[in-house]
Amino acid sequence: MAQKISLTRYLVEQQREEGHIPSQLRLLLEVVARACKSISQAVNKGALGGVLGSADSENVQGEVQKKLDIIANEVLIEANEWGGHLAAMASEEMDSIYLVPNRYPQGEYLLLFDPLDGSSNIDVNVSIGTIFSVLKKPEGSPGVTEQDFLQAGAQQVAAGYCVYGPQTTLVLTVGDGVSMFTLDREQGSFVLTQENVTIPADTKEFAINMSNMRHWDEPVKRYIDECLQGKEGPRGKDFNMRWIASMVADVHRILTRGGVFMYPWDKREPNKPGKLRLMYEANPMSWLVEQAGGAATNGRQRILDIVPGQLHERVSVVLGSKNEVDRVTSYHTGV
Ligand code: AHM
Ligand code: MG
Repeated sequence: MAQKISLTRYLVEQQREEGHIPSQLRLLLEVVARACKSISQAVNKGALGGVLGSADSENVQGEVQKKLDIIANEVLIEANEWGGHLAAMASEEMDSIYLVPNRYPQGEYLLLFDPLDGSSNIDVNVSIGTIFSVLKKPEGSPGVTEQDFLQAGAQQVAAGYCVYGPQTTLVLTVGDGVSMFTLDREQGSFVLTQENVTIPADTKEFAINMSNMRHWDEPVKRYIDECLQGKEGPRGKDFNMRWIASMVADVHRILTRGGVFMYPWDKREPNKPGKLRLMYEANPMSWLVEQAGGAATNGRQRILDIVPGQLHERVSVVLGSKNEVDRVTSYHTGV
């Protein structure tokens, strides 16, 4: 039987042979993976662990927090603050950045995360996940400020997510393609189960919250309308629709078998660029998708090129199979 490759060995080899990651980044990713294992345990226990339901608090975006949102946030902070690899962290669930306390050594990386994405699915036992992104602290500044985090997604040095579904799977890029690791619960370790993940350029599957259709912009309406016309319409083929309402699970499906995912701007909140968060959700997912041969735009521009103006900035998202993303983008830009 072929030898199993653990995440630890994969990362050591990435450092040693490929030269893709410095040792500090390798150790940081190990810690993130360890935190994901802990979150996976809590998610698994569900009602038995008393972790379901809301927490009577709101996050900075005014959303009611679930108990597991808070638990996952604490697990990630506690696991990462003492290792010496990080300068600071930022989370969808915290108002402002979290500085590594003075009692611990300071590292050169910045970690951003959505601790538990798809929270509306927690109580109904549908897949949810943790999304993370790693940036390097700009050189020269002694302390860390929010400004240090405001880098375009193209500056990420690592990105990934862990999906808590029928299996717990960690999906990672350090800029050398996308690899998937499945949690082996008996061994307690992540095992490499797929390398060189590739998204087919064409697809017959789209993911969008159709209940918002009447609020969309014309180009998005046109794209979906053409898909819905199926074989008889301009696309000349039938499309299937999937919407899990967990970005992690929807993106995981797209990395596994292709498709296009959209969370577009809509008219209900004209001044908000979109629902999803640029730095915790769109950037890491966009880099993974691009590393797998797909594309990601906000309808007009490559997501990874957007320089954030604020930590909790939102963005419109179109990502997945390249030819579909190009089509949606051309409907917006007219080119
Ligand atoms: P969350 O970070 O509060 O969980 O919100 C993000 C989630 C995404 O995972 C998902 O794509 C989207 O919100 C679902 O939105 P909707 O409830 O409109 O279907
Ligand atoms: Mg989220």
